Amino acid sequence: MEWDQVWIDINIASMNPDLAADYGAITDAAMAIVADKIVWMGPRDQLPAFDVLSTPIYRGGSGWITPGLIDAHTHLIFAGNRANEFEMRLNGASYQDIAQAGGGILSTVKATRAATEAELFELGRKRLNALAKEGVTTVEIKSGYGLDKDTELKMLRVARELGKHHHVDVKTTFLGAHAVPPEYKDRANDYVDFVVKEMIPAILEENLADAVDVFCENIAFDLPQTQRVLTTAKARGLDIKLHAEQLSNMGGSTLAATLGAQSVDHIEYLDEEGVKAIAASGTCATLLPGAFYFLRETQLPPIDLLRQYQVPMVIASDYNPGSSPICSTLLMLNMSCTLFRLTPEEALAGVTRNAAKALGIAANVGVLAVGMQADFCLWDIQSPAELAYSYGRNPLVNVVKAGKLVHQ
Ligand code: DI6
Ligand code: FE
Repeated sequence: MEWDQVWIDINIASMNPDLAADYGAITDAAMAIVADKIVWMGPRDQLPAFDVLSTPIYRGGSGWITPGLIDAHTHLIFAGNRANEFEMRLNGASYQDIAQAGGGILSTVKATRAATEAELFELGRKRLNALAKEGVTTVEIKSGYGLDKDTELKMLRVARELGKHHHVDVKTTFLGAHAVPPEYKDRANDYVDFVVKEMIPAILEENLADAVDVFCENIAFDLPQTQRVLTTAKARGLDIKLHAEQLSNMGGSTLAATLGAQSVDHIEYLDEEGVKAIAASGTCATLLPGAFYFLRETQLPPIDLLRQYQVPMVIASDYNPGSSPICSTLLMLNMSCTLFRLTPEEALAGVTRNAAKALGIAANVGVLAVGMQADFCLWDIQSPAELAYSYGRNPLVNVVKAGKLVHQ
């Protein structure tokens, strides 16, 4: 056998549902890589003979290998922060006071408009590094803090550039319909018009987005407005997803399912009818425990119904300065178990196999199997449940991205 690298002294949580064991586990395993692909994996005692003198051999110290983590929902490009609002609220200010002081999402819009591409790149790079240090190898990044053509394009360009200059793969999502900008106050329909007729064509021209998202909510865009943006995106060949049912049940998830969305995200207020709709369309349910925690939400997403209808559950950080200022995918594993009562195996599937599905990249990444891209993490843990169980002692040892050792 001619291999580029062989891993031994490992256990593998493959997350491959075709393997019967929990986590698709293979204990006392071995794995062989050629170029960027896994070419052999299985029990070590079945490892075929290979040239031990010319092949680099990596020993995993009996740790666990998982697929590289995928954070399928972030807003990690923004300028400024909202610590002052956090502090104001804890000192008794209301949201209204804060809004009147120019706060909320529009304060981030102001800061992001004022930032240069280079400044946004540097801010984004640091945040991406923080995620990568916890084993993230693929991330989705949304625009949505520009709300004008130049700044939305600027954010997406920065996201694309980050993907080119970092080992973490970046999928980009245009979220121009995140909030109604001040220039269009009380004219949401006119803004949607602008998104559909001016922004989406400009984004397509530069190939800046892989998908389009909308914040469908009573404080943002209603159902007909959401439908306009998503159908336009779909017709132009872009993938679609939706911030839906975060604060109320608007029926956004059913609409998104009908249009073939990859995922509906947040969904605390999703009901059984909505769960049936997304199950029928193969749409993933993205759960965002960081926002649930930070907003001190009490309405739980319908986890039992999602299980009952076998909807793939995704876990993501939603990292953003307003509702989830928590730049950690590993902490989301813990929170999805403690707050949403997911099992550690469901949580891990949510940042691997199901996250890959939600980004349309499941043919390549998200599970470890022969023929898949060699994106994986080696962790100093004794069982895969430890990734969700404990937080703060980062157990990451190595990361291999597309066959290359990028972290040790
Ligand atoms: N839902 C959220 O929780 C964030 N965006 C969204 O659509 C909030 C974004 C922010 O407050 O900056
Ligand atoms: Fe979000």
